[in-house]
Amino acid sequence: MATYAVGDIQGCYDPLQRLLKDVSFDPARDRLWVAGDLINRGPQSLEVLRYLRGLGDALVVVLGNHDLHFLAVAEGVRKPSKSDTLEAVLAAPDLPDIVQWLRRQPLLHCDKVLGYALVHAGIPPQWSLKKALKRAAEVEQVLQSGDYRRFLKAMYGNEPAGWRKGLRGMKRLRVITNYLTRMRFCDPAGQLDLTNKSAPHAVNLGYAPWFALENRKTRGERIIFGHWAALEGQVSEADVFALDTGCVWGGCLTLMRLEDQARFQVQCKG
Ligand SMILES: [Mn+2]
Repeated sequence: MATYAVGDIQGCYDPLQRLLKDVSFDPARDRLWVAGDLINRGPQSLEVLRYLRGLGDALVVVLGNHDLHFLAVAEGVRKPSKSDTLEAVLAAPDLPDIVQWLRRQPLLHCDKVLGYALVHAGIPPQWSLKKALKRAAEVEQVLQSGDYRRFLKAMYGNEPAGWRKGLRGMKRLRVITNYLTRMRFCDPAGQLDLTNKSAPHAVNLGYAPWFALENRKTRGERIIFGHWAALEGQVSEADVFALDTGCVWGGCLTLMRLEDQARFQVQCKG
């Protein structure tokens, strides 16, 4: 038995299948962790969703910003953007089942036995893993509640830029969601710079990649994340694993075996 973690699939179904075949992935024996952004921008989002759903207990997923955006579009609270490629999923007869399934997925997963955490974007410096799990659970709870549509409508936006004590309601949930699903650069106090999507050397004054902050409370924890294709899978920290290698942009799809940190890649078409 092995556990494999894969970066942002974004509807790249064929590369995913090639990669799983390369490692002889067997859902009866192995586990697959997916670092969020299962869908969108790429060509085969529906196939990816149906395949992953079918893995049942062999699958661990955390939600990414594209997955949440899809839920907002599917619920009619947000119009698709021009670069979205969600038409086939939105027209699928099993759309209601797909939506119900996605709504039950977490924003942060932690496996104490394996000793890894999985998140789409990252964990802000001021939160321990325990605190981050508690905050993630607040969003997970609302996603499964009757307030679900109200949240999907309210989650968009870059403000407030960071956590502060006493944040309530949708602003609180928006900051949690932005940290876990959209963050790249952050300052030591946990203020986000969500406008900068470039590589870490192009950092704005006062900010750093979230994982590089000296005061980060999750130092020493092993964290797997996706979301940041400009990193090309490289980070400065030994315990942090960047798996988004820009498959949908003509890069690679990357799989890491958790037991020995071996990496496997397939090239994707540009
Ligand atoms: Mn993302």
